[in-house]
Amino acid sequence: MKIQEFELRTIELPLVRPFRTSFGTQTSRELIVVKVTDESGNIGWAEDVAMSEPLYSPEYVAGNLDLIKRFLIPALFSRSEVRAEDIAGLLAPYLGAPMAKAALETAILDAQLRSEKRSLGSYLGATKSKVECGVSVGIAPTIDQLLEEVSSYVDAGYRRIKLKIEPGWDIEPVRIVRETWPSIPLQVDANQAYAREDGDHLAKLDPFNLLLIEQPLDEHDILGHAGLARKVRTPICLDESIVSLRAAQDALALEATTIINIKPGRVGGYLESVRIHDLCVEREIPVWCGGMLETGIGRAANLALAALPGFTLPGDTSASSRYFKEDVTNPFVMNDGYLDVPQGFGIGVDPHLEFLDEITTSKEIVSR
Ligand code: SMG
Ligand code: MG
Repeated sequence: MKIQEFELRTIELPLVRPFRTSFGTQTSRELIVVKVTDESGNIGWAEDVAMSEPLYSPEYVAGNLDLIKRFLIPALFSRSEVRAEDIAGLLAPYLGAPMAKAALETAILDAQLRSEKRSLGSYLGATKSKVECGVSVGIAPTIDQLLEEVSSYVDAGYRRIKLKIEPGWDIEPVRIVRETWPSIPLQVDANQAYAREDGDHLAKLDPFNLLLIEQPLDEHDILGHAGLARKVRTPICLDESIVSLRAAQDALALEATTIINIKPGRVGGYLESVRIHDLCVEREIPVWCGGMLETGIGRAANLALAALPGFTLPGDTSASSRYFKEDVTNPFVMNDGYLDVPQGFGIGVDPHLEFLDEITTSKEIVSR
């Protein structure tokens, strides 16, 4: 397609409750929404999942906005025509920034698929029409508040609970949640909060029959995770460390992970996500779709990905109501613990423009 223009906006949407992790507390979700228009008038939407501050990964909203305008869009405009399949290669000379690149690739893919009258799910290879939902529960101020929050999610029908942990908030909260719900699928996410020496401590989680421990150590410490995997019985699942297909190959070769969390933004897009999925299917490694507090725009695309056959564990693909009072698209509503995979063309959803305008804090158009 021949790209006419990009609209870049920053939006900010309050969360229904603060979300605390080992790296900080989010009370609202600020992110960049990308809209691409081609010269035939086809439109594509995507969101850049980078957060306001570089705490989960090195990317952040203001930095990505600059990078996208200064380098990435000019690289795309240097070609008269582009297809989504070319974007990663075209942007590769600019290092890093997988979330910014994923947003551009996804917006272009959305426009391309809408023009071809094809859904993202069918393009990626989805085999399911609905996906099982898990929910990620932040570090709570007290155990009582944690139980209250988990209880509301269990009642709502979530099929898997993930507890955020950090040193000082780990064995006890997990023990109590496990005692309260003896058979609910349960897992934990440390967001890199532990050290190599913490193996004996983390092994104390073994009796609680957890599905996995997500990213206990520094994202660069693949060998450390391999060592930990020999010390704890609970499977290790890497999130932050898996930044590409190659990183996934390395982590598997070093036996640092036996389950992989795939987040399209973290790996540079949905096409790389499918390659990681395919590797994991071949190696019989279970995968699940991570979440980045997406709005309905990113959620729609994540559901299409999570509908691929290798996604055998429930993902952090929760209903809109878990995040926002009002979403930017029609809300994703959970039914019996499942969300439907959008079937429309492209990502299959359209943002509500009036509401999007209301929550927009900056907007600019970059034309060819
Ligand atoms: O989208 O439901 C969601 C959030 C899931 O816990 C979640 N994401 O490390 O997996 C993770 C975190 C990263 C974002 S935390 C603000
Ligand atoms: Mg994680």
